[in-house]
Amino acid sequence: MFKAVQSDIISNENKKSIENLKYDFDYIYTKLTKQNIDVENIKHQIKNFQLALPTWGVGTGGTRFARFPGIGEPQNIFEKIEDCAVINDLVGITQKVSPHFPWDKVSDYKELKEFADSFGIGFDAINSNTFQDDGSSEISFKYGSLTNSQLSVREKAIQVNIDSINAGKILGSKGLTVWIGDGGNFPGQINFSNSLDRYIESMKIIYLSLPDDWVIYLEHKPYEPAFYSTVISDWGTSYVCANELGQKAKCLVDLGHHLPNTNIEMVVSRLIDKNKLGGFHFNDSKFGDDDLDSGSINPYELFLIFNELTSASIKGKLNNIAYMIDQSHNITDPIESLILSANEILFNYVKSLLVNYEELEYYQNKNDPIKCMQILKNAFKTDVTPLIGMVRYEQSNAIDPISVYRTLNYKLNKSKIRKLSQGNSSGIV
Ligand code: PSV
Ligand code: MN
Repeated sequence: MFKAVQSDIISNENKKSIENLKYDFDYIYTKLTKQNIDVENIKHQIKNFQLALPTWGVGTGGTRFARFPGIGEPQNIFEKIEDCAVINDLVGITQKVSPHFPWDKVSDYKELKEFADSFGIGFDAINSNTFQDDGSSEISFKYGSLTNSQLSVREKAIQVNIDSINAGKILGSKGLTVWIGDGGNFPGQINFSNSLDRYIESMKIIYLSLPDDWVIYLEHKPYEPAFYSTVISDWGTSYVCANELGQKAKCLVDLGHHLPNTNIEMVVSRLIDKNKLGGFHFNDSKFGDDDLDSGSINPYELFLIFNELTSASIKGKLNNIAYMIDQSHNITDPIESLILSANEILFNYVKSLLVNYEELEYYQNKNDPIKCMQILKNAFKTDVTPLIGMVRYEQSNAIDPISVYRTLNYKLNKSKIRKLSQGNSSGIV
C-alpha cells in the first residue's frame, strides 16, 4: 500500500513532541481515572471513530462572487483522493471519501477503486448532483430536478441517481445522499403539494434500485439556491419522506441547513428516537449555510450534538451513523481546514464520552439545572488533546498533524505537477 505521507517523516516529527505528550497524557489519565472514567475504553472508541471526507472539500471553494484557487489544487478525483490520503495518514480517522457525481468525472470506476485502494482509502456515501447542468440540453434542471413539472426532467434526475448507485456499487459504497436544490424564487411559482408528491414519486423509483444493504440519506435545507421555497426544507418534511420510502431511507443532518437558532441537538434526538437518523454533514456557520470549518464558530453545539449521540448509543438506540464533512474552504489550504475540522469533530465526540449520563439523568430528575449544566460544562472544558495524541502516536499517525503537514511543503511540491486550476469564477469547486 502507498503512503501519501512517508511513515518516517511522521515518526521523526512525533519524536519531537512525545515527551510533552507523555507528560500531558499521564496527567489526564490520572485525572480521569479518579473520576472513574475508563481511559483505555475511550482510546478504543477514538480508534473506532470514522469520518468521511468530501471530494469537493479538497478543492478551493468559492462564493457566488469569486473563487481564489490555491496552488497545487487537485484537478480530478484521483488527485483529490491523494489529498484525502495525506489527511488520513496524518489523522488516521478519515479512511473514506464521499464523492459527488457527476461533479467528479470518472471514466472507469474500477480503475478509481484500485487507485483509492492503493492508498487505503474507501468510499462512503455517493452524493448525486441534480442541482446543476451545463444548460446545453432542453431537459435541464434549471426549474428543478426530481420535482420538476416535466416528466422528462424528472426521468433524467432519477437516472443521475441510479447511475450514482451503480457507480457506488463498483466503488464499494453503501449509501446514496440525495440533496436537491429544487424550489422556487417567487410565491406561486411552485405548487407546494404537487412538487412534494413528485419528489416522493421520483424517490420511490430510485429506492427500487437501492441494494438491500444500502442507506439512502435524505438531506434537507431551508433555502438556497431557491430563495422563496425549497421542497425538502426541514427535518419534518425529510422525516415524512423517509417514512414513506421505507427502512433504508434515513435523514441526514447538515449542520448548516437549519434556520437561525434551531436547536439542532434536539432535532438529532428526535430523529434518533424515531430511528430515522442516518448521518451528518459537519460544518459550522454564523448566518446560514456558510460551510465554515467545523467547530470554528460554535464548538459547544457540536459537543451537545455528540451528547445526544453518545447517550443514545449507551442506551442501545443508535444504529450506524454516517459522519461526513461538508465544507467550503475558500481562503485556506483545504487540507489544513479538513485536518482541523476532523480534530474538532473528534474532540467533541471524545468529550461527550466523558459525560456521566446516569448522573446527568439523576440531576435532571431532581430538577437541578445548575448541576446538569455543570456536568456538561466539565466534560466540555476537559482538554482531550493528549488522549487523541496518544492514540495517534500508537497508530503511527501524527501527534500534531498540522505541523507535520507544514513540513511537507505538499502544495508547493504539487504545484510543480498540478497546473493552476482554470478561472477564478464562483462555485464550490
Ligand atoms: C448543499 O448545500 C450541500 O450541503 C449538499 O450536501 C451538497 O451536495 C453539498 O452542499 C455540496 O454542494
Ligand atoms: Mn451537505
